[in-house]
Amino acid sequence: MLETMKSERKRVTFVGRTNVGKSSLVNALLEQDLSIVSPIPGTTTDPTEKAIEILPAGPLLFTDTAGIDDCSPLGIKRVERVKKILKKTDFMVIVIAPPFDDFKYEIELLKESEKNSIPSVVVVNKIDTFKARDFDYSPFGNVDLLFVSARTKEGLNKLKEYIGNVLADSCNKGILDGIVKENDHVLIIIPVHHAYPKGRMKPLQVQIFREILDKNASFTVVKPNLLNRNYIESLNPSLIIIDSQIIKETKDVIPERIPVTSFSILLAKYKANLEALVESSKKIENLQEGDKVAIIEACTHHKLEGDMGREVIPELIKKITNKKLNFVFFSGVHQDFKEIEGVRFALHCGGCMLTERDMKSRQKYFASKNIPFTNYGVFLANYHGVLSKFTENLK
Ligand SMILES: Nc1nc2c(ncn2[C@@H]2O[C@H](COP(=O)(O)OP(=O)(O)O)[C@@H](O)[C@H]2O)c(=O)[nH]1
Ligand SMILES: [Mg+2]
Repeated sequence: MLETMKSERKRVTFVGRTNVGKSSLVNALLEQDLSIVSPIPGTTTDPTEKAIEILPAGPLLFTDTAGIDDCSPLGIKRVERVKKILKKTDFMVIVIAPPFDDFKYEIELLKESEKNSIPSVVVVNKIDTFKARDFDYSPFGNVDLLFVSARTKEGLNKLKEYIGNVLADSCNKGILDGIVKENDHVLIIIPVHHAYPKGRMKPLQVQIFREILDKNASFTVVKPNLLNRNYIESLNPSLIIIDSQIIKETKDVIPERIPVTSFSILLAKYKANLEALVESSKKIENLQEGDKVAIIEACTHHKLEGDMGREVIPELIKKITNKKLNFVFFSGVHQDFKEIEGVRFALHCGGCMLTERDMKSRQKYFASKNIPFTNYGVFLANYHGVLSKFTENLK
């Protein structure tokens, strides 16, 4: 389980002032020395991430951060970084410890988390040193308070339990929930690109195989060159899942009555607002001569022959619009989209490297800038005229 992809893990971020014991808490919860603990303010400069398993939530990532109050010239950058991290946080643990003055930084963090719909808890640390329950925590309103000591370990099990329960529901969501049920048979059609490492499958494919098995359903996997209509008819699958790159090849072979979708549309539904991606995809027709189009990929890779983002998609967009367009490329999981000015349309990769929160926050960001935002899978299905067919069974 510790090998679960990072993007599949929910992120728990520990924030708060310097020296309140964030690193000590993370260490104590992980029961190992991960972060440097020290009484000298500002020891934790870079956020450190650590994998942990807490039931019933499952695999999580704990992120330790620098003090939010750190305002040395270097510190300002760090605070910005904390805000950035919060964008990629599923649960925020605000740690406080005496001496207390006001709670202005903590309230600021709470507001930030509410803005991003991130659940949070306030953890009062170092209860071995003071009468913690006597203090007035009313500025935190109705946010839950937990009392712990990283030193004596008091309250740590309760904190773990709390985190596990809050994240349980969202963690156990599956890509195929409501789509594949017990005893279904799924036909999966995937091309095997010669450039893909021997002996491996894409993580998303493996995840889908596993989910089908978990649902007590079964599947058949074939390459497109082995397909014909009789074969599909005899298998009589309840669903067909194909790679977006072979929509054209398989279009005429798949019987009309059998539900079909693509890996990237399933992923889009899982991690983003699919309806909004579908709506945006139609706006490609509004593009004008010379408009700027953004192509965004979460992973960084060398340009391959027939590269989806660099070659295939731009070619198809030119074909649809019949316009000369300017393409700008963005890549990486950490992106601040500085050069987004003037962009009229944005296409994102499937985002298998991104968490649901990352993907949705990117979608929200583009919506706030009024830039139509869609993804490769939705775009390709739309291009081949199968978008409504590929999405109709996912509602
Ligand atoms: N007494 C006591 N000291 C603690 C506790 N947690 C942390 N400390 C101490 O507080 C100091 C700062 O801890 P650290 O984890 O580096 O704080 P951070 O800056 O928030 O990461 C260290 O000297 C820790 O040993 C606790 O629960 N009780
Ligand atoms: Mg620290």
